Amino acid sequence: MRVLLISANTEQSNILPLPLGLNCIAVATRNAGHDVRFLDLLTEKNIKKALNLTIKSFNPEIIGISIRNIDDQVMNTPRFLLDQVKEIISECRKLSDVPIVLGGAGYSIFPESTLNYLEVDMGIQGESEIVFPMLLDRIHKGLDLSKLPGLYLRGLGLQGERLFAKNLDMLPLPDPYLWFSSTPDKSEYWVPIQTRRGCPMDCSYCSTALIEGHSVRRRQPKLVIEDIVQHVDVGYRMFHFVDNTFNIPLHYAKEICRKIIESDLNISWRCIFYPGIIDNELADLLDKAGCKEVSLGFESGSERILRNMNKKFSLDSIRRTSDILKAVGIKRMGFLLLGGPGETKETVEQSLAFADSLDLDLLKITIGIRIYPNTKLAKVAISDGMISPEDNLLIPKFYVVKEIEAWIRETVRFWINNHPNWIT
Ligand code: B12
Ligand code: SF4
Repeated sequence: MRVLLISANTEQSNILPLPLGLNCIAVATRNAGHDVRFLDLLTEKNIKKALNLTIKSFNPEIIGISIRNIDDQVMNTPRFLLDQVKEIISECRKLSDVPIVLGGAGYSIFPESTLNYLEVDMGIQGESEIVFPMLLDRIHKGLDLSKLPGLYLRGLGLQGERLFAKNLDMLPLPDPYLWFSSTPDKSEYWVPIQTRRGCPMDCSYCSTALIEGHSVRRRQPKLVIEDIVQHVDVGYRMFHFVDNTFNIPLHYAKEICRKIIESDLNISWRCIFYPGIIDNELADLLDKAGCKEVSLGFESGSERILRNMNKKFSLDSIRRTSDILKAVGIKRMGFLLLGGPGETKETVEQSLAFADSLDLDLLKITIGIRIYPNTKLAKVAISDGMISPEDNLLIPKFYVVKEIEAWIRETVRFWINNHPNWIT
């Protein structure tokens, strides 16, 4: 089949994220024998023109659309990003009447409500390298779509229990050539690399389990290196590990670093840590392997709030992680998430003072926590009367302790004025 795959993300804030998941789907679809066209709209100046040219010349038999962001998670100036996707879909419909299938991280959190909002007939929740080609096969042969794992049909719900690849090594690596049209200057892009999927940590507010599942599946380090080498060979030098917990388990993180060092790749990279888990050997290996920055999402400087968030690390262990990284010269970007359940003026002050004491290279402070479905935070928000149990939460709702919200904003403003490397 002729399959057009569109990345609908046009959000340029923070970073220009290359659509890694859609790239993986494109390779899996190509490997299944289909003719694939890949269209990343992120840096397209004229989206209508790009859609027009691609759809008219390629004449797809099916269109897959990747939805990364639903909103920007900012409470006081929220931007809802699905309306832009709606326009993209309406443009596709003007040009073609073939089936449209949705997928992606944002879609996977809200599989039913997104189909309804965008008036699209089907979507696949979660990783789709296996299921999307199965769907194409069924559509091509005119077969029944019921029982297809992870497939949602509008109005009919989930068709079959989701499928998680047990072994990530069986899934194809992304194709660096698919990035070429979005990355005219290869030296400017932090290419996303994924080593594992799933997170068992169950932080109270987090949507990752809905997207990737709870159980962790890891790629063997040899294949992670192959992925990086394929990019280095065509000119990329900067990488962003998109795993939420790069440092867990320590032995796996160390093995990846060792293999990068052995391959003598001369690359720079960033990664995301679960704070608290580190030793000197890992810090040393990170440094030697080219790691320049680690994100430390410790979120609070109050032990009580950390327990409320179901974080399994302590303030002491955050400090230890930060100090060990600092000692080898790796930049540390910290994160605070203020205003959640149980927050008081005292815990906010503790958090700001704690972050200050770490002497971070950058600190991002978020006020108000985006409520995602099926999370502990959503349950608390319902019992606190903040949201209705019927709310599907597609239109963003945030948890914040109302009584101290204005005070938090004012206090954070004061601290930021005195810290040039702190941002909201
Ligand atoms: C790493 C990451 C980042 C990094 C990006 C680094 C980089 N260079 O790419 C950083 C930290 C910079 C970042 C920034 C932001 N992020 Co972010 N990020 C992630 C994270 C953890 C992983 C994304 C990823 O690369 N996954 C790996 C790939 C392989 O998976 P995938 O794309 O989902 O693809 C698979 C499936 O979804 C599916 N699929 C994908 N496309 C399609 C298409 C079809 C047709 C089908 C069938 C299937 C399908 O199959 C794929 C392969 O299995 C996700 C959370 C998560 N666990 O997914 C959040 C996430 C995507 N981010 C989110 C947000 C909000 C943001 C920001 C807006 C935050 C902010 N205020 O700054 C910015 C936006 C950046 C931008 N310009 O778009 C939210 C989006 C939800 C929402 N509320 O909209 C998420 C889901 C986190 C969350 N809170 O739940 N992010
Ligand atoms: S460790 Fe990160 S990805 Fe895992 S549940 Fe907590 S916030 Fe989510």
